[in-house]
Amino acid sequence: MNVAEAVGTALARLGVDHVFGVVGSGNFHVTNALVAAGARYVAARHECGAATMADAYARVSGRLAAVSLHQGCGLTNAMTGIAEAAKSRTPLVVVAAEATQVTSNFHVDQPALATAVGATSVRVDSADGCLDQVVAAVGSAVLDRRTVLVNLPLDVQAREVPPDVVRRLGDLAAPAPTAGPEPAPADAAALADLLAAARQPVLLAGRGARHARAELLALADACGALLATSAVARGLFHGSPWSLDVSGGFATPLAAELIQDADVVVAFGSVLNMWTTRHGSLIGPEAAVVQVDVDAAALGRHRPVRLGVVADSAATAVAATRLLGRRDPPAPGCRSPELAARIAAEGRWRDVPYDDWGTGGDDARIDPRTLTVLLDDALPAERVVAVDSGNFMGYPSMFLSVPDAGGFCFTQAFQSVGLGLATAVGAALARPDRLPVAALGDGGALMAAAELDTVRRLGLPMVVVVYDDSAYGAEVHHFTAGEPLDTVTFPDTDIAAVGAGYGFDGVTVRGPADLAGVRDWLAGPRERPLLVDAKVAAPRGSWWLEEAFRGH
Ligand SMILES: Cc1ncc(C[n+]2csc(CCOP(=O)(O)OP(=O)(O)O)c2C)c(N)n1
Repeated sequence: MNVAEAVGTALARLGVDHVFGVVGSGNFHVTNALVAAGARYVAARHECGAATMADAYARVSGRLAAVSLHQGCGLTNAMTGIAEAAKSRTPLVVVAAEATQVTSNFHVDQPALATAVGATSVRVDSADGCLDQVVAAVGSAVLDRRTVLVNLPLDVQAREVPPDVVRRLGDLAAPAPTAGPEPAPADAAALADLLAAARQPVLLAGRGARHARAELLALADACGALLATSAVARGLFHGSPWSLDVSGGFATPLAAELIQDADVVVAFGSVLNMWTTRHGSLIGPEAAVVQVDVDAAALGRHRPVRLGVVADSAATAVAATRLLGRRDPPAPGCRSPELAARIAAEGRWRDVPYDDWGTGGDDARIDPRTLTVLLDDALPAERVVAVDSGNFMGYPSMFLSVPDAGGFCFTQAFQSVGLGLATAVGAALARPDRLPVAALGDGGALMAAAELDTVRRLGLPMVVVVYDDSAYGAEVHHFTAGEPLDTVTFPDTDIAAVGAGYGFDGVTVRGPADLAGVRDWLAGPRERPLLVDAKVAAPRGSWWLEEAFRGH
């Protein structure tokens, strides 16, 4: 057995059950070893797609995933997806062959590439030590929630491993993530005191609290709180009558009003960045802000906090709930029948009235909100939604309901256009029981179109919806001062025909009646994926985009 085979076998034994990649000479053997040891290999058509599929698969399944890359150019192609994963603290192993000789055409400084985007890097440099190095890399990925690049130099890959390394392969097991730290008793008491006295408490959950739904619902019940999430944790409180959905640029007018009026805001696993707080404006000037995070460095990163708790969100919620349960009288909170009625009537974007932008004639265009409401009605509730970046992104993010936090995958930490389709592939593989929905702009769709082949080849029953304004709409609406827009506008592309070329069924939507084509496809047998080329009206930028531009 050589090093490449030992590393591939070890990764599978350490818990990698899916590996995504593009295979070339340098990563051929390690990938085959992963497969031989039981991992499923998913061939992407571009390395950036592979990295993002792995990232999304890991996020939605909660399992460890790997990316397999050719030396040099395979890695550079994957860098945008790796940056997204690293910024999101996705536990991910990126296995890349490495040409260490500077005279090789494939040589680049691979460790520097990794660290430049916030990933960590290790090099497997010997046959004797290869196993320990891989075990350490996987440990860092799982236990420290890091994206780890494992460099496999070509000459080292070919070396024979000693018999004791082969023997030890059989003993490997996946590392079990440790339970997060308990809160200090004084911190739990201070949190309970604040919540007990609160007139209108809001519990705001971010990525770091996606595991804590039940505990946070119980805490909210104990203190009469309202619930909200950051965009990445969307769906976490689905079904609660006290859920305000997303806080931030995507917030409904009612959610914004109620969060702004809160006197206590407790952020669980959320850093309260400019997106989640609308540049701070959603937090009232008098509000007491509490932040709960396993990472001490996250506390106060974006705004000062009254109380910072270094602890696991679920453990903190349990501790505070227990203390609140002993209070007499119980915490009052804000849960009146009138408020419940308002949330039921105004709590969703689709309940907020709007003037329909739809147009008729030869170049008829559908309002993106109307389109999305009709899709929301037509698509089965059991869905997993992935959204690309662009002006359009608020429509699917907010008008499509999702069944839980696992029903929404938001790869936007790097704000890159072009990751949405691959995100949907990874999410679809993680949740084969749900209908995968990829919501893309025409720019993001055409940037990543090669992965339409992957969707079709894998037989995924995916609905790809393209909000097609024949433009980089986000840029069009950014530059409104009369500058030339030729650099950001395009002639119309028949994206349904592009999809057909890849083996999709296609529907072009110009008005509400065209949704019949989507309903027909949903009725079955769904043998091919569906591409919906929705020619959308975009006379002005979306509501959340104006807010976003303030951050540039
Ligand atoms: C990789 C990358 N390139 C460029 C940008 C800048 N950018 C942000 S939004 C956008 C336009 C996206 O167009 P489209 O996908 O059609 O969505 P729309 O804005 O039209 O709704 C661009 C080019 C980016 N964020 N990421």
